[in-house]
Amino acid sequence: MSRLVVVSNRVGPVKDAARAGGLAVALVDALRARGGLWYGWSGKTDKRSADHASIEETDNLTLATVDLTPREYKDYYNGFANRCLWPLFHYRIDLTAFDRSYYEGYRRVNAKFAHVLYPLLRADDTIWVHDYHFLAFGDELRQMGATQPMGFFLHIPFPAREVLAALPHHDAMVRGLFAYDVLGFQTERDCERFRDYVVREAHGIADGDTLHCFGRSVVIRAFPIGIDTEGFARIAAEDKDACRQYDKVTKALAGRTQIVGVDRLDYTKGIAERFHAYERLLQEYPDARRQVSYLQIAATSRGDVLEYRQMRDELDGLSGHINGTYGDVDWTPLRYLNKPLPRRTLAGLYRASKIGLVTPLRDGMNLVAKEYVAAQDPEDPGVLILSRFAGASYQMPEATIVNPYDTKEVADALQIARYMSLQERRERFEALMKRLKVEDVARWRDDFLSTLAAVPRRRPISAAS
Ligand code: ADQ
Repeated sequence: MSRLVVVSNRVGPVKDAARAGGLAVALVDALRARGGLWYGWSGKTDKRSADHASIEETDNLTLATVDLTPREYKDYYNGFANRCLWPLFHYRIDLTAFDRSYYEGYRRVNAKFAHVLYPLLRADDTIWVHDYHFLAFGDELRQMGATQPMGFFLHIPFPAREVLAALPHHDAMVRGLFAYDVLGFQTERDCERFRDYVVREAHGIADGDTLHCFGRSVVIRAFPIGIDTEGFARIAAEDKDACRQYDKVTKALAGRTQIVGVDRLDYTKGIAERFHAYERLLQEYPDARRQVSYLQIAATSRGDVLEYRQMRDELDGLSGHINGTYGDVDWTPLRYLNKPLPRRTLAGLYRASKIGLVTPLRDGMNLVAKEYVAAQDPEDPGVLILSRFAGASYQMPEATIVNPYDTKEVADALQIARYMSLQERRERFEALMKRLKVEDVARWRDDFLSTLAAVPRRRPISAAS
């Protein structure tokens, strides 16, 4: 089997992959099995521009990382990736910074990453590139002469044609993607949107799942990412920390129904809309007061981007308002924490929560929805309320699917979930779990890599000309 090279903005963790979760474990397992190389940003900045990678060998896999200069960090990472592509691909044109210097910085960093990786490559490597930080990376590597099979997986949604067209360099971006052999998306919907752009905007030709455009061909397919379903279910049921957390929370709830939300603090996750929906539940269904307790865990992310700081202020205000209006000396309606929690703790919290509230405004997949279901007690499972705009909703139709913008609909769904019969909860849970066990993270990884392995090899440029 050829060596696997994974390229992603951040590498690892490797030694402690289990603590980071399913995706890290799935990649580390594949890398170890194939004596692999994991390549990306070190997470550090240095004023001197790096022209080579720092290499670290750990059992049967190699980590190669590159520092960014403060300017590269500003333009490529905070700028184009997080203030332009992230909001735009999540349909937030209003928050998108169309700054040309960000785009130029992004191209420069993609080229730099390609130049540093190229000498480390072997002729028979298989290269798997991840996410929106590296849309232009494959093109840069091909321009240097790389002929290895190269696939790309987009973890976030691919936007509708008209939305993408708002990006000044949309045509160059899509042309660059044709340097890859396989393009993987989270859902069929994302594939359709990509196909629509290529056919109607770039006048390419679709032939089954192969697209021909710009004199090149690429296979596009949906590979919905999963979790380590059985492993997570086991943690929730048996792990010491998870069980301790479950017992502690259940005792403190004293018979109240816990609603749980777990997110990165991000405007795409719909947390403010969720707070409004919860307030509406308390307003319109007085019997819910004192009987429910909503726990929202929102780990701060991208704190140096203005929009994220503003959102944090807004959520602080909203949670204070809800607790001030509805709370009592012995009841806090909303507990809102700005910190990441260990996976084992999360597993226990999910299991202790009779309602999982996962209502992003847009999300590539959303793994919290899957983790919530996997953590439930099969004898007495909770109810998942899931946004129709999460990629996960296509694989999880037995969840209660809602429109996250419609606070009345979400409030009603919460009220219905409170009273859902055990039989209905079990039926929904069993159908969801059955699919989650089959469509897990190992299957996602293996499907992607076998699709890439089946694509015919490119001939070296010299042989083709
Ligand atoms: P994210 O936007 O980060 O990822 P998501 O899939 O919801 O989103 O979560 C990824 C992981 O982070 C989950 O395992 C979750 O448990 C963990 N997590 C979230 N909040 C946490 C917290 N407060 N404390 C601890 N852990 C927390 C991107 C895309 C998603 C896509 C994933 C994977 O935006 O749509 O599902 O990649 O492809």
